Amino acid sequence: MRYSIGLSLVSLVFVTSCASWLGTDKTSATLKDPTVTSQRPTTAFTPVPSLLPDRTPSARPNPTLGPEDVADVVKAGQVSLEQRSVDPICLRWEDTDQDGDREWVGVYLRPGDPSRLEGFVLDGQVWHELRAGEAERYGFGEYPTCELDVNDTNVDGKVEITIWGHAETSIDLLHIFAWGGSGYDEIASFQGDAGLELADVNNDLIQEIIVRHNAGDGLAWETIHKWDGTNYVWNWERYRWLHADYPHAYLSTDPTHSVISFYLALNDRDLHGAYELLAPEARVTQPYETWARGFDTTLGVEVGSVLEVERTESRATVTAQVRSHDNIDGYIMGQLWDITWSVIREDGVWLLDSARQQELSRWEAPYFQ
Ligand SMILES: [Ca+2]
Ligand SMILES: [Ca+2]
Ligand SMILES: [Ca+2]
Repeated sequence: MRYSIGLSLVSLVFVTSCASWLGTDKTSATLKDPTVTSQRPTTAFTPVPSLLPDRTPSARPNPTLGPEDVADVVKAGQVSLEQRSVDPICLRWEDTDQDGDREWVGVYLRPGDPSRLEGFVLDGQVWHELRAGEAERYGFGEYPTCELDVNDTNVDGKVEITIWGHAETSIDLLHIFAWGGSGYDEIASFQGDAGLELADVNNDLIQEIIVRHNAGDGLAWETIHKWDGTNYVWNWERYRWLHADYPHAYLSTDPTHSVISFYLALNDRDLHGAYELLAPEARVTQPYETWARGFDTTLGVEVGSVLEVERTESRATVTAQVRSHDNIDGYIMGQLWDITWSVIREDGVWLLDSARQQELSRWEAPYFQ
């Protein structure tokens, strides 16, 4: 049974090792978040009638201002914009520095070849530029778009200004600014050639930033960046399908592709598809029904850090990190594993033969999505 654990690596060890653990204090020090160290290195009114809609509705009306006051504020803001020859694509009136008074915050397209999306905050008569770093090729983006948010994105008690943009055909850009005491500091910027997303990946009710890269062959490689209290830091990476359309073609012409495909199939609950990626000897030793029962409690599986460490004509070794979530008696349990797969080549395709695994961490998740 040299591969019995590896072939159903998520569940078999999990069930046996969790059974006793679940009877112990769940608040013990063994509960920890799976931080991965990677080897590789994020008054509601419309002053201008032609403004495009914001991503989110404007904030609540300011009760301290009457209509005449608002009109004065709008007029003063428009004068300032005209003086600077800035024609905003959209404007919001928000308290971006948390001093109790609202500022104008907006984005506009600076003409040029190519044109560049830029942002600003107009605080009374004080003009604050919001710009990307000089080294950033696309700045905030090349196209006139209004995807501007003002909220506490990282749940640290401070308001951020988030500006989304686009470049070329599929590049998404995200820039995040926060008031630094004397100006607005860029606290993070991200670029993904296959998309960007804010989502709560680790189920802690705080959104992470997911940067999607086109990994070729229908695969997306995603890096996930988590706020650590000071910065957005690399937390996890994983492979996903680049497109959501089914059925997916499992890749097996390369050892790493076979390993990635195996876990993508498990995550899709295509157990038959995953089983077909096992080498014939492995399938003989573990009939499908026996093998599949090992995943009865599995809710989701992610694979990242996939690396081919050696290869001969007929055999290769692939290392990876796997993150799994299982439902154990109503508790959502997460686990992080180091996995080493032996992959063999048969009839021109690479199939998973045996695996060694080491559990790196385990935690209880409040929920799973
Ligand atoms: Ca303010
Ligand atoms: Ca914040
Ligand atoms: Ca989160």
